[in-house]
Amino acid sequence: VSVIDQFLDQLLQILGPAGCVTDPALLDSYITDWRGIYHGQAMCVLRPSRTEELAAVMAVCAKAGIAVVPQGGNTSLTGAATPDGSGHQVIVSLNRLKRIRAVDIIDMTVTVEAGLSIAELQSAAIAAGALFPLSFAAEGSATVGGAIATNAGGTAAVRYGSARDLLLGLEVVLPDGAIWNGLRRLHKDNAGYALRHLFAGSEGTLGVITAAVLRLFPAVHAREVAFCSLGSEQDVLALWRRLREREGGSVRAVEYMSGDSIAIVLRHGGLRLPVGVADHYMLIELNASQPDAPLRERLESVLAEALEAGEVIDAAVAQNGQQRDDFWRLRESQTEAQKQAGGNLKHDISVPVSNLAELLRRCRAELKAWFDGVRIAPFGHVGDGNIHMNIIQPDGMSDSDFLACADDIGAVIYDVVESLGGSFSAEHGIGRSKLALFEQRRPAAELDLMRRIKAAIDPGAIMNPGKVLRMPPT
Ligand code: 2HG
Ligand code: ZN
Repeated sequence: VSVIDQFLDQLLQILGPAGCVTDPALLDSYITDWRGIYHGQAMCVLRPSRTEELAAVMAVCAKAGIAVVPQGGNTSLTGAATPDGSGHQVIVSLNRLKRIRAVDIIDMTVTVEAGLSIAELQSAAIAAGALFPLSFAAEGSATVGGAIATNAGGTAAVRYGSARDLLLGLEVVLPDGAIWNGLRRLHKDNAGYALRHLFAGSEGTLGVITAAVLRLFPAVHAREVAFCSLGSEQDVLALWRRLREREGGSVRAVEYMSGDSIAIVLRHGGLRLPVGVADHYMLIELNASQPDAPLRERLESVLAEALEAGEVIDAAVAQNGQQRDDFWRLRESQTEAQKQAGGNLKHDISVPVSNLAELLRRCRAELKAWFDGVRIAPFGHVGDGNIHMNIIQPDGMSDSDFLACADDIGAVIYDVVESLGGSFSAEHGIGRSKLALFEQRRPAAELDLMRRIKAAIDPGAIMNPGKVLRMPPT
């Protein structure tokens, strides 16, 4: 028997046949990323159903020096969960580790395993009479472990924060197979380094998250959604300011869509626009835990003021649940519609909110000057200063001509971002696609500190190698 066969045999003994997948036909969906950009290979997919099983498996991998690629719902937009092409890596899928270990409505916490989807967790919270607020278009597939490991943001981050802000406790299997149990249900826990925050956003490069304690919030009993058209970038900022001043605590989402991004959704999605065609749109959601909160009147009154002030051209308030969903679909189908619209280059950027209008304006002006014809289709999270400055292949341009411009387009956008004090990665992480950018755009001291942390926790460099940080060869 070969060394590889021996290795696989050991894994099989720990996990059983259902937990150790080697059939190439079954590997397919795990080795390609959601966007279809990265195609890897894997020796096998390991599917532990208990933390202890994963710990035993990690110890075997560590001993054999085999690299491990953790994977949740495989919805990464940066290739963070896809193995390389060597065929020497193993994927650890958390899709069988998905129990809800505890829901505590007095603590307002839920203790949950990594493989549960975000949508399943939202439903469990509702069933318990509470809210789990993390929310984004991929929530049906994306998992708790993946959302924490990438510090996912989404559309409610403006009110409730990103995954990191919801994280109280963590259980992690470390690269040597040890288990760190930090599943404390504490809202305050200030003993030493905040290790949980080291793993949040580590994208599987330091260990495998197996369970977490997350915060719950009071259930939402009233919701109102409006869809507006606006005439300028400056109006986007002005409307957000007005909303925040008037409705601060009840704004659950404030989302931007450009004229081009809506045009693409309308072309691909079979949806209707509730306002007239414009260059800029915003979706606003207010919510409250009191069922009789007069949200509708309040929303209408802010919008009336905004209309009066000329910040809004036209506004529609959803009259029922169906319309609310329809308005949201215009926003949540953006990614899917852009995927169908041809080659698309994603730039997940952020700036201080006060620079948002300038960001939108300058990116458009500079891209137009350099790359005539590309479709500039930004959308994103106004309240977080986070825009998805996505550039879509023009009709009639060849794939290769378009992709040849990718780095130049990126450089234009990232230079604008940098000059406005922003970040080249607001919420999608680094994964594989932003390794070089990370090295170019962050201070050497910052990268060096991260490499030292990585080397200390994963000295054998077996955790998701080639993601987040390029390490010197060991
Ligand atoms: C969103 O805000 C996601 O919908 C995806 O972050 C963004 O597709 C994108 O670029
Ligand atoms: Zn987003």
